[in-house]
Amino acid sequence: MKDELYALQEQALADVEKAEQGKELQDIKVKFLGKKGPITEVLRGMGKLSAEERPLIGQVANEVRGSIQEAIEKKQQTLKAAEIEQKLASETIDVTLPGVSKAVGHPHPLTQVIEEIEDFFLSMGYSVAEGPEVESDYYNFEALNLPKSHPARDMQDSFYITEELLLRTQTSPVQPRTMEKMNGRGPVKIICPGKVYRRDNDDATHSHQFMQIEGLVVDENIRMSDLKGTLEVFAKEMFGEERDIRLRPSFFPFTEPSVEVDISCSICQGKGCSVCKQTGWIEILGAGMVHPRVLEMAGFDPEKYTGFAFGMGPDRIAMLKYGIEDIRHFYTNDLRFIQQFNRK
Ligand code: 2NL
Repeated sequence: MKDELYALQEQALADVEKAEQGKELQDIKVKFLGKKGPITEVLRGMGKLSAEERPLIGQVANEVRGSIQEAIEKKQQTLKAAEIEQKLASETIDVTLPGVSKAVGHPHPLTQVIEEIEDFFLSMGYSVAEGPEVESDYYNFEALNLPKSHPARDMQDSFYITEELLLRTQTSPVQPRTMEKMNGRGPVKIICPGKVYRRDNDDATHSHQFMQIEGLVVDENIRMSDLKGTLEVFAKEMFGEERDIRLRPSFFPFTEPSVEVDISCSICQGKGCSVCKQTGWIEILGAGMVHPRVLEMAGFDPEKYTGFAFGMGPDRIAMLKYGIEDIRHFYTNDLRFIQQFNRK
C-alpha cells in the first residue's frame, strides 16, 4: 500500500511538472486528491488495516497528499508569474515613439468674417437675431414695403416653395419678426446674420446661396448721423484705422432716404487700382433710414420712433479682405482653399 501511494505521488508530481496551464493543474488536483481519487480511496480502506500498519499508512498518505498539494500550489504560482511576465512584455508601451496627432478643424473663412462682424456690433451693444430660411411672402417682402407689383418679387428671381413660401432673399425678414415681439416699444438694436438665396446663375461674383448680415436700430431720435458714425467706426475696425467712408444716394424700398456706402480702397490707398476699378472707393454695404411704413407695419409709431438699417455681404467683405477672386471658393469646400484660413 505504501508503494502504491509513492507511485501515485511520483505520477502526480510528474503530471504537475508537465502542466502548462492552470486548468491542467485543476484536473490533476481532482484526479489525485478528489473525493473519488486514489488517495481518498486508500484512506477509506484504512479500516481494514492492522493497528500497527494504520498509523504508518496514514502518515504516508498524508505526506503524499501534502506533497502533491504543495507541488500544485507551487506550479500555480509559477504559471501565474509567467502569465504576468508575458502580459507585461506584450503590453509594454514605448514612450519614445512619436505621438499620433489628431487633425483639428477650424471655422470656415466666412464664419470667421461673420463672427468678427458680430463681435464688433456686440461690443456696440447690439444683439444677434436669427430667423427661418424658409420664409413667408409677408415677412420677406410685404413687411419690408415691397408691394405685390415690385419686380424683386418676380418668381424668376427667388426660390418659391409655394405661392406663399420661399427661401428668404435677404435676412431682413428677421427684423420685422423681432420688432413685432417688442410691442411697439424701443429700443431695437440687432444684427441678423445668415444664409440667403437668389435664383441666379453661379459665376465668379454670383452665388445662388450666400451670406448676409443686416443691422437695425430703432429708437427715439435716431438720425442719419448715427448711421454714418456707426458705419465709420465699423469700416475702420474691419479694414484698418486709415479707412474713410462715403455715402452715395441710392434706393431701397425699405429705407428712405437710402445710401450706398463706400470705403476708401485699402489696396491702393485711394490712388486707383483694379480692385476699386480706378475709383479709389469700394462699395461695401447699403443702408438708410427705416421707411415709416416698415416701422408702422411692425407695430412702431413712426411719429415717435425712427431708425436706421444696413445690409452687407460677408462673402464680398471676405473677398475684399483676403483678395479672393471667386465667390464659389466659399461653397465648393476644397480643403486646399479652406485650410489657408486656419487661424491658430
Ligand atoms: C444691401 C442692402 C440693406 C436694409 C438692408 C432693412 C431692414 C429693415 C428695414 C429697413 Cl427691417 N432696412 N435692411 C436696409 C438698407 C440696405 O441692404 O446692399 N445688402 C447687401
